[in-house]
Amino acid sequence: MALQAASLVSASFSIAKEGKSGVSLRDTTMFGVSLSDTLKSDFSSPSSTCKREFQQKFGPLRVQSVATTTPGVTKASPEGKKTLRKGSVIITGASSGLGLATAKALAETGKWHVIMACRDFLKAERAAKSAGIAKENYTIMHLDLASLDSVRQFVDNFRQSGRPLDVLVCNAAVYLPTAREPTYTADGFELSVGTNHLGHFLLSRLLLDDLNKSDYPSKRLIIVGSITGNTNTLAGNVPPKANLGDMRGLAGGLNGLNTSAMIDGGSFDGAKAYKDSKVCNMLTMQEFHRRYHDETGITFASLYPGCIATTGLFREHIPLFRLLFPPFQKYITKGFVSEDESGKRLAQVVSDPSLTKSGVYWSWNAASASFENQLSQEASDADKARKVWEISEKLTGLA
Ligand code: LMG
Ligand code: NDP
Ligand code: PMR
Repeated sequence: MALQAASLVSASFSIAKEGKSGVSLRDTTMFGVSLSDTLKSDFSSPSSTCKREFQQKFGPLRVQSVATTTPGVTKASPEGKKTLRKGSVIITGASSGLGLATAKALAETGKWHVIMACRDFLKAERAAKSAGIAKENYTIMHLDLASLDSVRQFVDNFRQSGRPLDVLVCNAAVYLPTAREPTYTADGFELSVGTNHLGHFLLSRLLLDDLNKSDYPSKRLIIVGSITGNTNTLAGNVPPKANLGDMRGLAGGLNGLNTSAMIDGGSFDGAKAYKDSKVCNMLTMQEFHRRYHDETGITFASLYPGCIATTGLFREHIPLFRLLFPPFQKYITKGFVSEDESGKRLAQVVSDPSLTKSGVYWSWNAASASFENQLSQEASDADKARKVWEISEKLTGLA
C-alpha cells in the first residue's frame, strides 16, 4: 500500500515536473508542423491519394441531400493575395463552460465559423449573445447526444447546410455524482456513458466522411478527456476510480434490466460512470488514430484542459461541494483554470499549427504551456480500445 501510494505520488509529481521543466514546449514544437508546411502538403498529390484510398476502401462518400459547393480553401483578396478561408468547426455542448469558452476564443480570431451543436437552442443563443460572439461567426444547430436519432438527424441537417467540416470537437458531457439510480438515454443506455461516449462515438464516426472531404490544411477530431479517468494521477485515485473491467455491462447495452448500467457490470455509481465514460473517450481517440490517421491525415487528439471548477458540470453536485470545490482546486491542488483559459487551451488544440500531432493527449503545465501527457495504463490499452470500439459500433447500429 505504502509502495503503491509512493508510486502514485511520484507519478503525479513527475508529470508536474515535466510540465515545469519546459519539456512540454519543446515537445509541442518538435512534433509540430508549421501551417505553411501543411498548406503545401495539402495542395500536393498525397492528400488526394489519401482521399482516393479512403473512397476505395469505404465506397463512395455519401451523396448529400442538397447539392452544395464547398468553398475553395483559399480565396483571393482584393490585392490578389490568397488567404485561407474561414475554418468550420463543430463544438458539441457549446452552450456553457468549456464549449462556450472555446467557441468564443475561436470566433474572436475571425478565422473560424463555429457550429454550436446544442440540445437547448434558446440557452445556446443566449449564451452566444452574452459571451459576445459576433452573429456571423456562429450557427446553432440542435443536437441531443442522449438520442441516437437526434445524432443522425444532426448529421443530416449539418450536411444540408452545405458547410464544410474542418474540425469536430466532442465536448459535451453530463456528470451525475449524486444520482442513486441510473437514468437512461432515449435508446436505453445509462445516461452518462450514453451521452458522453456513445452519442459522441456515433457522431464522430458519421462525420469522419465529412472531415475527410474537407480541403482545409489541418483537419482534426478532438475528444475531451479528463485527469479523473486516469488512474496514474492523484486525482484519478479519488474514489470511485474509473475501471472498465471486462466490459460485460457495456456489451449488454448498459440498460439496467438484463444487464448492469455500468460498463464493468458493477452496481450503479454516477461518479464512476462519468469517469468510465472519459476513459472511453480517450480510448476512442486512440482507436481513431490507429485506424484512420495514416490514410486520412486527420489529427485525432484528446486533452485534459485543467480543472474548470466553476462550470455547469457540477450542477448536480451538493451545494457544499460546489462552494468548496473551486477554492480547493485554486489554493490546494492548484489545478484550477478559469473558463476563459480552458477555452484558449481547447482552441489551441483546434487551430494551433504546432499541435497537429495525432494520437496525443494534451495537457498544460503551471505556466500554461501545452505538453503531451501520459495516459493511464487502462486509458492507453490498445485491446480495450478495440473492444470499446467494436461494442460501441454494435450499440449505435454501425455494425
Ligand atoms: C465521491 O465521494 C462521492 O460519493 C461521489 O458522489 C462523487 O462525488 C465522487 O469523485 C467524485 O466522490 C468520494 C469522496 C472522495 O469525496 C467526498 O467524500 C467529498 C469530500 C471531498 C470534497 C472535496 C472538495 C472540497 C475539499 C474541501 C477543501 C476545502 C478547502 C479548505 C480545507 C483546508 C484543509 C487544509 O474523497 C475521499 O474519499 C477522500 C479521500 C481521498 C483521498 C485522495 C486520494 C488519494 C489516493 C492516493 C493516495 C496517495 C498518497 C497520499 C499522498 C499524500 C500526500 C501528502
Ligand atoms: P458544462 O456542464 O458547463 O458543459 C457541458 C455541455 O454539454 C453543456 O453545454 C450541456 O448542455 C452539454 N450537454 C449535456 N448533455 C447533452 C446532450 N445530451 N446533448 C447535447 N449537449 C449536452 O461542463 P464543462 O464545460 O465543464 O464540460 C465540458 C467538457 O469538459 C466535458 O467533456 C467534461 O468532461 C470536460 N472536463 C471538464 C472539467 C472540469 O473541471 N469542468 C475537467 C476535465 C474535463 P446544456 O447547456 O444544455 O446543459
Ligand atoms: Mg479532484 C491533485 C490534484 C487534483 C486535481 C487536479 C483534481 C481535479 N482533483 C485533485 C485532487 C483531489 N480531488 C483530492 C485530493 C480529492 C479528495 C479531497 C478530490 C476530490 C474530488 C471530488 C469529490 N475531486 C473531484 C471530485 C468531483 O466530484 C470531481 C469529479 O470527480 O468529477 C468527475 C473532481 C475533480 N477533481 C479534479 C477534476 C478535474 C475534477 C472534475 C472534473 C472532471 O474530471 O471532469
